[in-house]
Amino acid sequence: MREVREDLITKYIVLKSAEDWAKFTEVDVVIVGAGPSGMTAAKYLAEEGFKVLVIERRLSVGGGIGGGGNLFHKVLVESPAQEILREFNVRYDEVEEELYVVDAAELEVKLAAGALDAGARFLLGVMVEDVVISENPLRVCGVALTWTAIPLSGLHVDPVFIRSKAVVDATGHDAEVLTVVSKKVPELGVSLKGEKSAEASVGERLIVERTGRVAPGLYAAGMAVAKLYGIPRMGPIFGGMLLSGKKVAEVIAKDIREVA
Ligand code: 48H
Repeated sequence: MREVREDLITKYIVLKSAEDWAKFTEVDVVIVGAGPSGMTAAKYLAEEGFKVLVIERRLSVGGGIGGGGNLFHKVLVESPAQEILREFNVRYDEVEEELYVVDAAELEVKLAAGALDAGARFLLGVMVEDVVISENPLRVCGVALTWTAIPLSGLHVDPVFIRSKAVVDATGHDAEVLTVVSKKVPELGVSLKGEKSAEASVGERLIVERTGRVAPGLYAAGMAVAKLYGIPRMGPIFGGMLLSGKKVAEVIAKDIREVA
């Protein structure tokens, strides 16, 4: 084996990370959250040639997928989302007509692999704590980031910024980006109704229908859409999350191209 001095390990990690971070300061789309909706959106946007950065506060991808159904290691997907499973090369078992069972571990790693292979980049252990805005006309034009460890430390540390044409809140039940915007930029008129109790089919349908632009430069996908519009939850069925990710990608691609 090649001998490696310890200082070289540090040197190349820091050099290559800094190289990436310099490129990440300006991207087309920031996706906040590496859950099912965020990673699906990342693949389709990257395939369209956009520069996409997924920011995930944990050290792992998948969001709510890995927990499966109450820690049972399977999740459900309904039609027409099996088309998306196929595009990510995820295997599924049709248990009833147009109803599919998927292995949770396979789903999370293949969504991540699909997004990466399409060209999206991921930052793990980093969280979005705020947005960047610009006036005239008022819009969201980026995010403020910090290492996840910083808020846990209790230290006062200022964030760093990323500029982007679109920011997607794909943070799940907490809708963290929309919540910040509703409090700190009231002029954008974002007001969260709160997620409703379970009614699976209604929740799945409405989340996909309402997925899209929330304010100039700001978009929502997945369970964040439920929190925003008062939509019922649906439990461990993920067709709506995948379709929501695909839809937000289409909406953003159209918006960015219209401006260009
Ligand atoms: C960086 C952040 C931040 C932040 C959070 O929860 P997710 O899996 O999100 P979705 O909407 O793609 O999928 C929801 C699904 O998993 C689910 O919970 C369902 C279907 N529930 C139904 C029900 O009835 O309960 O992923 C969100 C990701 C997570 O990995 C978070 O760690 C991450 O976002 N995240 N990352 N900065 N501020 N906040």
